[in-house]
Amino acid sequence: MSKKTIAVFSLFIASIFVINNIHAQDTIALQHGAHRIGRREDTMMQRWRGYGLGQFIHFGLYSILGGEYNGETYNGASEWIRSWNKLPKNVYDSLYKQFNPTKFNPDEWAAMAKQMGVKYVTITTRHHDGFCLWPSKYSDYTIVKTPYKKDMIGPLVKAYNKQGIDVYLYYSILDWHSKDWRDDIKTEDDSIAFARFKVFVKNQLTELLTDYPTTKGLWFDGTWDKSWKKNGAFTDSLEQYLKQLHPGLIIGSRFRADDLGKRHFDSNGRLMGDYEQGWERKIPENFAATHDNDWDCVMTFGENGWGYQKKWLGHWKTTDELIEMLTKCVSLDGNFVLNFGPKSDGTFRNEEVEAAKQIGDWMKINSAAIYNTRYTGWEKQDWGYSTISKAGKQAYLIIFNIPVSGKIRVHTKPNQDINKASFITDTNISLPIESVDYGYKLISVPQQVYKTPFVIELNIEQSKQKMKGQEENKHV
Ligand code: JFZ
Repeated sequence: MSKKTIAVFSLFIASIFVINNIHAQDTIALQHGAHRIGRREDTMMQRWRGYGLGQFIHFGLYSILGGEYNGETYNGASEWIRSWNKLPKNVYDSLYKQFNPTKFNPDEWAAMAKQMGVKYVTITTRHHDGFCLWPSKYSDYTIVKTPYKKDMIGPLVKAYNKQGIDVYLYYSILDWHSKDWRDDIKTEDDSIAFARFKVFVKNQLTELLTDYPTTKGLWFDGTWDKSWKKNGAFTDSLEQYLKQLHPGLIIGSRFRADDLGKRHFDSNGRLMGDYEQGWERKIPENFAATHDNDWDCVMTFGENGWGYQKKWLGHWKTTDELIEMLTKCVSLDGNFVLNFGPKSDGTFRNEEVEAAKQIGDWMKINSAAIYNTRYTGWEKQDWGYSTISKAGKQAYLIIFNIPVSGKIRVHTKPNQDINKASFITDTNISLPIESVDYGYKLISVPQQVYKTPFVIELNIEQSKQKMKGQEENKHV
């Protein structure tokens, strides 16, 4: 070998050493960490990404109490009332004898969701109390034992699917009813019991996916206890089993833990699951906070609780507030999922019906700004939130704040020109556009009082040339 060859060869070996070393320093060897880096790009996940708006439904035995017992109001979340020391456990555990949602009309539920503009629904098939809304053959604590007797999940799936709405099944791992469930595994007996519990969970999940084959995904909850976190290998194999059983199945990051018990993000900081499932009653402040992952935000109308609550405690969000949350989520590449807690007779409270109607009325006009749109890559601007169509030709300004001047100052990316601006309600009429220094555009709207958030549609042209002064603009 010539000296030169030896030198090049040594350099090559050295560089491999350096690369491996960096790699070894940065990553912890995991068998049950994330199995994918970056987003899932198959058709089902693209469909999920385009939903924009979803509905969550919490329905179960807790709906009977509505957060109250003996004339007193429980201060916690109404679906957690069983853990309230003022409510005897046997009272809660006998509630199934009264469960009878005779007015449950799946077609009405689905029609309400359709009118609201919902593209997917997640329903609690089984919350922490362990009570099943479907006739599971693996449990003695199901809807068939109640005066209602019939399955609710099957008819619900059918009705929603008929309206073109995808169904996801919420399933709690935490189970107050099962004798085999543990919050930790400390003894041999615990592991024997929990081993039985794991078989039970696998059986029930298999049953759900088999009995309701159009299910698009599973929404797991109650996975935070040590018992589950110590079972990284099992949960990993269970997830792979479920995905094989049901191709395309979507499971968020709240399902499993890695080898070291880390949840959502593994010990190397990589997302475990098809989307980030941790945005609960909160929304990321900016795009950086989403780490470029798929995500959705689940939100309640009120401040505490997901199940039906007789007395509303705290602030009830207005439709405009909810629309603002929806558009903020979509503008940051997430979906917004609004929770409903029906009453025990199977009907929705009036406030929820009314809000669903108002959101639907807004969506009817403005949904082009919501469905199948994505993050514009623009910074947050004073007037509100922006989204852009998949092909990047239409951008949408969802306006919440109007300057008294009536001139909306828009800052696009340097290579984007605005050809035309118009209200989404009338794209035949163009709104005046002026270019100003540093690449801003001023779009003029009539100076009047606007009572609801509205959308301006922009035709975007990708240009190669930067506008004068734009490259100097480093901040807004
Ligand atoms: C869980 C449940 O305990 C609750 O009853 C409801 O079903 C909700 C949707 O999910 O509650 C949580 C779970 C996670 C967080 C907060 C509440 N979290 O990560 O902030």
